[in-house]
Amino acid sequence: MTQEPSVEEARFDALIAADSRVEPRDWMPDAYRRTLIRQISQHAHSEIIGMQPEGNWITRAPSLKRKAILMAKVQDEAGHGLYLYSAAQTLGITRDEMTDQLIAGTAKYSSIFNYPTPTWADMGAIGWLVDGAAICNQVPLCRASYGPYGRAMVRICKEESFHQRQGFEILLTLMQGTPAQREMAQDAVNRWYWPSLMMFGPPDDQSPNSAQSTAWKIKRFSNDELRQRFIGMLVPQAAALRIELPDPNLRWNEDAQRYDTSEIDWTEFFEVLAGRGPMNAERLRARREAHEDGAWVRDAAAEYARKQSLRAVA
Ligand code: FAQ
Repeated sequence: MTQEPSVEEARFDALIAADSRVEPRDWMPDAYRRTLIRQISQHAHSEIIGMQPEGNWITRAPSLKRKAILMAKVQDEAGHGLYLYSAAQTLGITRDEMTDQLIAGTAKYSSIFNYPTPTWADMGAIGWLVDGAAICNQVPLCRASYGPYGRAMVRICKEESFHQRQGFEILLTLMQGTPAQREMAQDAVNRWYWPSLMMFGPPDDQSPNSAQSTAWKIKRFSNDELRQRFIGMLVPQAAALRIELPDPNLRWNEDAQRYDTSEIDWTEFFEVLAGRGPMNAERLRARREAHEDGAWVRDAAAEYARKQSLRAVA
C-alpha cells in the first residue's frame, strides 16, 4: 500500500513540479539534502584543489600581464570554493566537517585536477577545455532547484566564461607563434582533451545518481548530453585555433544528429576516482600542508572574533 505524502512532502513536490526554488528554511527530504551536500561539497573541493595545477605556473608565467591574469583566475577559483561551501552550509553541514573530509581524503573532487601541468600551454588548455567543460556543465545548474546553489552558480558561470576566453587566447597566441610553441599547444590539448570529457561523469547507463537528481531538478541534462554539447562547442573553436582534437573518429553523424567519437577510456577515469591518478597523492599532500600552515591564521581569526564578542557584551 502506498502511503499518502505528508503535507510537507506534498509542498516540496509542488515546489519542484512548479520549477520554483527550494530554500534553506523549507522542509526537504533527507535524501535531497544529502544529495545536495554531496554534489555541492564535491564541487567546492574541486574549486579549491583546482587552484593547484594553475598555481604551479604563477611564478613562471611568461610576462607580468600573464602573471596578473593567472593570479586573478586562481583567486576566482578560491572565491567559487567559498560561495559553494557557504551554499552547502545552508544544508546543515559545517565548513570544518567538509574540510576534514577533504583533508582525510574521503571526499571526492573533480577527476580533472589529478593531472600534471608541465608546460605553459597547459594554462591555455585548462582555460579552454576545463573551464569550457565547467561552463557546459554549470550553466544548467544556475536553474538547480535548490536556491543557494543556483544563485551561487550564476556568478561562477560569468567568471568561468571569462576564464575560458583567457585560455583560448593563450592557445591562440601560441598557435600563431613558432613551430615549437604550436607543438607545445597541441601537446597540451592532446593531454587535456580526454580528461576534460571525463569531467561530465560516467556514461548515462553507469551514472547511479542521475535519475533521482534529474527528478529533483538538480540536474537538467544527462552526463552524455552535456558531453555532446561540449564537443559541439569545441569543434568550431578548434578549427579557429587550427588545433587538432586528438580523436581520429570524431565526426558529425547527420542521421543521429550527434558527434561520433572514439570510446572514452573509463578505466582511466575510475582509476583516478579511486585515488590512483597521476597527481592524486600530490594534490592531497599540498592541500594538507596548506591547511596545517594556515592553522595560525585560523587561530588568530578565532581569537579576534572572541575579543570582539567580549567587547560587544561590555
Ligand atoms: N570527478 O552518478 P554520477 C571546475 C562521481 S569545477 C570525480 O553521474 P552525479 C572549475 C560522482 O560524484 C569541476 N568524481 O554523479 C575550475 C559520483 O560519486 P558519489 C567540478 C566524479 O553527481 C576550472 C559517481 O562518480 N564541477 O572545473 C566525476 O549525478 C578550472 C557517479 O557519478 C562540478 O562538481 C568526476 N569528473 O554527476 C576550477 C559540477 N564525475 O558522490 C579550477 C557539479 C562523476 O556518488 C580550474 N557537479 N563523479 O560517490 C555535477 O554536475 C555532478 O556532480 C557530476 C556528476 C556531473 C560531476
